Amino acid sequence: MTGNTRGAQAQSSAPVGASDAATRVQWLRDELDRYSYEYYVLDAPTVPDAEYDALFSELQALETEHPELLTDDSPTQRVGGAPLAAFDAVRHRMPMLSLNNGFEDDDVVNFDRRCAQGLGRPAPAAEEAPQDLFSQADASAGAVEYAAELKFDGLAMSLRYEHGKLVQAATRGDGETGEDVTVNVRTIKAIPLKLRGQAPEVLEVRGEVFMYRADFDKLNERQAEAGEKTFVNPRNAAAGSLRQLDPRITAKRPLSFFAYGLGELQGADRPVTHSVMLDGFAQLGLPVCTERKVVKGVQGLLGFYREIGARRDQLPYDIDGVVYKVNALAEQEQLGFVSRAPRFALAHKFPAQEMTTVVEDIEVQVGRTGAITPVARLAPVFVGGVTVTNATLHNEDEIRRKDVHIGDTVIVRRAGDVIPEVAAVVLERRPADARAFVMPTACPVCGSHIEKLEGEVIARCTGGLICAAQRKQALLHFAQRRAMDIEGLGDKLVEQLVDQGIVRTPADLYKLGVMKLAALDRMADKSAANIVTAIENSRAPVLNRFIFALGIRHVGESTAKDLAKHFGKLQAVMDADEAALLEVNDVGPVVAQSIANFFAEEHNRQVIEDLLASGVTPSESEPAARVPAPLAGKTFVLTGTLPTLSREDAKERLEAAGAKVAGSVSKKTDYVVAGAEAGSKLEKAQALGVAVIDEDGMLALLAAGAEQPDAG
Ligand code: 9MJ
Repeated sequence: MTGNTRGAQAQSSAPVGASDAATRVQWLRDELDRYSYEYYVLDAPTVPDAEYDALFSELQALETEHPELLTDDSPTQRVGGAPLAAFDAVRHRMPMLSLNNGFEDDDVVNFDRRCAQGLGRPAPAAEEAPQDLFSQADASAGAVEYAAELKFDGLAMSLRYEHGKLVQAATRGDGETGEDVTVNVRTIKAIPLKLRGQAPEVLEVRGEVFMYRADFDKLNERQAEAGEKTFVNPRNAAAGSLRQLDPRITAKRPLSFFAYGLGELQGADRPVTHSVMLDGFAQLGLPVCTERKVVKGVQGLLGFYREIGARRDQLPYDIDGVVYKVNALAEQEQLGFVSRAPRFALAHKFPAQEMTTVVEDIEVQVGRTGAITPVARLAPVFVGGVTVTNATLHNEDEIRRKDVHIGDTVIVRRAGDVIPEVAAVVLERRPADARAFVMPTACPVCGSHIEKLEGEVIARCTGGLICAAQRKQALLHFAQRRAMDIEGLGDKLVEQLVDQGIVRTPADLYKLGVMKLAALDRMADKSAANIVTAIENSRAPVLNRFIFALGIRHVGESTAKDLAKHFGKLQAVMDADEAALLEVNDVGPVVAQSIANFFAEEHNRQVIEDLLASGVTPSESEPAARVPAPLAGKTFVLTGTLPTLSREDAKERLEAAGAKVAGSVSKKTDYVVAGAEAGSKLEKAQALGVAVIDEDGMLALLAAGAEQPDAG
């Protein structure tokens, strides 16, 4: 983690010579609470973790030395205490509601109509219904105003704060009575033990405890390594973690929280709208999701649904839909409830990310480096918005751990933009003739021996480039856009070229003529000519792309860039020994050895020699030390559509100038480059006072070298 002066300033503003432990303890708690607020609510951390940890340790030490100073709401009091025998029942003072679901556009049209009618507004005209979704008609006066937000897939929770202190956390249960999980919830760092600012006498906040996908993946990895049961999805992981009777286990689970509703409130007026209420929650230090919008009428609702639907895979957490709520609380009251669900709200669901289907077979695939991946062939199933027929089983250990047999009914999960996977087996539905998978001992493509090295999880085909499967993957890797960028050289073509023995190594591509290509199946003269041109145009790659294209194990785009920058010339990379390689930024012993092994291999050197002989000339530059990096140390975030450059190009140019390009805006961002239709990142930059520039501004910086960003 990079250094940051903010914490140092904060520390130096500590009470001078704080001999008074009580003052110091209070100051430490305030600082730690503020850092948590910046991290969890603003999503803009200002201090490195190590600094937080140091302040935390100091507070712990002081509290041990002065136990009389210890309070329940101290940040040190999150670690779970002794296990419970059972959870107590909690009667909700205001019922915790559930939501009515909608699936089709029509359900939303009807919801909006019912709301409008219930509020005595003119009913939205029939012609505004789905066929005319984007007319502006109902953005006019009569349309109902809604707060649109995400529907998180976690566990609903009610948090009770009295005089700003968290006193109780309860699950939804049946809506009337839930379970007291206070000791567990206190371990969730995103949930403040103490509210910021002026807190009302009593505040009951409703929201969802959930897990970020990345945290879920890490948790499952840890569970698998420890030989413990893994979780099917983040929802189950969140629910399982909260229902632990031993809070010390919950404390180790990476749980998060978003607030979205209000229960009891005393000592303050109820807010006028749902959106103002959420803003108020954030001010009190409660995490509120920023993916929300106030919209009008059915078109506003469906617009939000489509916008979020398009980005669902890129969100860092699972959602199973969006939620629409009439924005004005007075109008919510006017509409009331039917049984346990409010008339003023609707959950508009997305296609399910999990479905069950049958494993018809398990086959193995051979990757570029010979890695053998078992793949389940599935009865087609519609999941996460696409029809899935294959799901990865990762490796043999994973098959054993999940106990997947051929013939089993399984839960297939496709969440985020990751490839579909078998999440779990439905054991009750295992047929009598289900068969266990047996790992082949020979490569199904080239017949070479399959080996699994001691301590490795992945089995590999030992065939190297004599294996057609590896050769095909290596060629596809070489030709891909981020490598040599040979447009048109896709799966089908590579398949034919390798199977017919026309191409063995990447160097053979440069000997292809139009005649030879045009003779292939489904290849028109024009396409053949285009491919030959694309191959021609790839003869002068920048060095880092060429290195990446070689497909060296452990050398991704980023390492390829580091190598190119460090050594400047291909020959220098090829000649470097492990010691020299270890001097490259981010290159450790495993990567260094992999690179050295690759270039030590005679047939790899031969391929490179052939490539150079056929006219491929990677760019050369001076080694890093002598190359000026005008934007070194500067962090950029790109957002919106730039007028001339693609995201990829802009990123590449910035990185070539030494800048770092990050995915989200924080206080550490130096510049946000905003194009057309820039969204929340731009807003965040403005809120944080980060300098915002356009493409011209960025090009000027690249030309001139970095200047100090505006203080904003
Ligand atoms: C979820 N699950 O994200 C509600 N929810 O409101 C949101 N759930 C809800 N709102 C009233 N965003 C009852 C449930």
